[in-house]
Amino acid sequence: MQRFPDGFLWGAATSAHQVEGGNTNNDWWDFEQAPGTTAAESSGDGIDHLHRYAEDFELLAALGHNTHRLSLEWSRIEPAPGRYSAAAIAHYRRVLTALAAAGLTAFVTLHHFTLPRWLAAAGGWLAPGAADRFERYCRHVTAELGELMPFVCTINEPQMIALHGYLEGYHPPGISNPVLWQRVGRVLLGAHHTAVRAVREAGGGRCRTGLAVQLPLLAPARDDDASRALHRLLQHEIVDLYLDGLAGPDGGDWLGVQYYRKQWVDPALPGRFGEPPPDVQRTQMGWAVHPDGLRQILHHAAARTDLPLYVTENGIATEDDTERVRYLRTHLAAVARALAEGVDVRGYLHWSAFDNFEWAEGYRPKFGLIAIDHARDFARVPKPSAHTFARIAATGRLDATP
Ligand code: GCO
Repeated sequence: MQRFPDGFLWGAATSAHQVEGGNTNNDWWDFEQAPGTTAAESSGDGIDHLHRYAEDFELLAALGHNTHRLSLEWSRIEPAPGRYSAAAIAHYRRVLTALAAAGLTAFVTLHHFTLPRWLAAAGGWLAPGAADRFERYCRHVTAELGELMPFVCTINEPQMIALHGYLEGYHPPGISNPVLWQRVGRVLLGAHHTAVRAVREAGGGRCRTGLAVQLPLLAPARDDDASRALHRLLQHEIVDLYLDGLAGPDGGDWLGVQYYRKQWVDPALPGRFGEPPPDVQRTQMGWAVHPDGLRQILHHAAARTDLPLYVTENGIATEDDTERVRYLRTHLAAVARALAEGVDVRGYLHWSAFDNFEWAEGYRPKFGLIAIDHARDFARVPKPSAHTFARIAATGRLDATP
């Protein structure tokens, strides 16, 4: 087994709304409280990362991480249109300073699913001028915090915002409309380009910007015309539109690849995606485990963009941590193979550092390397998988682990 290259980035990812707690001024909070939505429960206190960030970063560093991905909460920074909170900026300056002090390289996402309540009320990403609002927020954050943000991710998973929010109605704003689905994806891609320019200008060359896209391995459920046609449509709308949209100077400096699973496209089903075949392993989310998909998707991303790649999310929801250890090892082996085959992959950030708030599914799915004991004052309890990850990160070798 080949060694991962020196300088490879090792870490894990979170997002603000999933861990901070008390994010009451965004669209997700409202969605969680509203009757009749898909949300299982409220995000509530999160895992109280808002107050425990410094000890969290020290723990991650002690567990071998050299990098950490987190997001800033737009609704804290801009609680009302054009009104920026100095206290929120000061908070995130302390957060990012603590991150650097722990020896971790920061990957900072500017928009990870949550919108300020005022922007959602105005129409969210389809509000007139939404991309301009986002640009001003990006510019402000970068001017204030740029020296602490070596890697800036503009938007997390624009395709999933569009798919879950505007076609499946499974995330806010809970819409199911194929026209709006396709429109909002293009708005988000445009917002990424605008944000790249804003961060470059305000950051003065200190921040390397990128987009994080979720790239499922899609396959037609059957070998017939209807399945192939729907597969082509979804492959374009979920994957290729975004990869091809990164050509040109405003595409960014790197691409974040997020991979979880293989999905079978089935035109006979209202939900468009079929159940995995019976012999395929499934996670707590019902997702099909398919490690070689990560290798394939890294090749696909490399073939369609010229950008260096970072795996910015990859992980499994399971109560059985031995499954997580296996998932980690098999998916890292897929990354190692892609590297050996010449793909320029520069880091791997596992989803997630901690068990956390999994959006509409609430706290039930366990994605973390570290458990949270909510009954014991949010105590952090590293799982065996956290130690497996630590050994791989420390040695750069998969075979160094028992
Ligand atoms: C996403 C988000 C994460 C999720 C993770 C597991 O991919 O939906 O980036 O916030 O929690 O992917 O679903």
